[in-house]
Amino acid sequence: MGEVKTSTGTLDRILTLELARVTEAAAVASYHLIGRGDEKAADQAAVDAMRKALNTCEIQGTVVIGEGERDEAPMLYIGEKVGTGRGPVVDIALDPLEGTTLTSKAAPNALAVVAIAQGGSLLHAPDVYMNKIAVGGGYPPGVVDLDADPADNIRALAKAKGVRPSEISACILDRPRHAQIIERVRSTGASIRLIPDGDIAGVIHTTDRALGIDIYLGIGGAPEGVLAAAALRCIGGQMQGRLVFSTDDERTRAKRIGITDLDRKYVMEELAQGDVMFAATGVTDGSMLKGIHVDGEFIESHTIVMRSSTGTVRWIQAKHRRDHKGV
Ligand code: VTB
Repeated sequence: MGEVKTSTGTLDRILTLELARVTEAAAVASYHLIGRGDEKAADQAAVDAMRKALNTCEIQGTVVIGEGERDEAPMLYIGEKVGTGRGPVVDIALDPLEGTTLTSKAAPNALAVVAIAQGGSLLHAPDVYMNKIAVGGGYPPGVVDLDADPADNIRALAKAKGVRPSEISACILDRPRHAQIIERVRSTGASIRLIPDGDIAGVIHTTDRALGIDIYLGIGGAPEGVLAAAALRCIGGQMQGRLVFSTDDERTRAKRIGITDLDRKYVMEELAQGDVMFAATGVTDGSMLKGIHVDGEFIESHTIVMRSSTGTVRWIQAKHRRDHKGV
């Protein structure tokens, strides 16, 4: 460590394991708040632990996707410097608890998530909505398009997959704003998995054939969009996103952080450029990862870590001693 980049221009691969520690710490810290009906406390526990773990990493990190702007988030705010101050200069996108409501209700698919990339490589997305579309790997470039009719996208995807549209399965956040998309997708005969929260997992689901999700569609958080794009850059797939603004204040905030074309359609490689690493640890049991479980004197965690430069995806099952403070 210590050097800014390796000779191949990629981030030091040791960092992938460091990242696993970071999400493990956040997930383990929120374990005792699963099912307690207190979203804020669960989030705070995850934030504190993630920040502490990040500050032990040999990086010169800047949070670009975080808990909010400095005046609204005391910790892991956008612009906060994290890490030891030695090592590579990196952008960090994080969501210490993706699915605070899921956690408070002990519902499936809550995750602790982080992504890093070389400084200046992640879209500095404001905390607004993003319209997203994503498919897994193995399809021709541009097989679906954010601006096409959702029914046409389903038909195009079915054709590329060599199946009938009724054999395609879409994942969409269960929100009233998606009534029209849902209607258009159903008009093709495709099935829809409606999820209550957690669209980072929803996007990643498209990359795993075993989960039976072919396409993710709809409007979710922009920060989650950048994190999902980072994961897809590593694991393979296609994604497009466009920021969605509902107030002038949101537009002003976007301009302040350097976004000039508010209507721009971003492709995955623009949301997360260059060499990217992504890690997520399950908090509650989910389709992608098991959640945190206590087994006697151990706390067990399940983590996925990925690296774009090699495309390697690792699942790390860890046992943490309950009497050991910190992960
Ligand atoms: C999604 C989802 C998140 O926010 O991004 C969603 O992935 C979008 O916002 O888990 P709304 O809830 O306002 O629709 C979450 O549900 C929470 O961050």
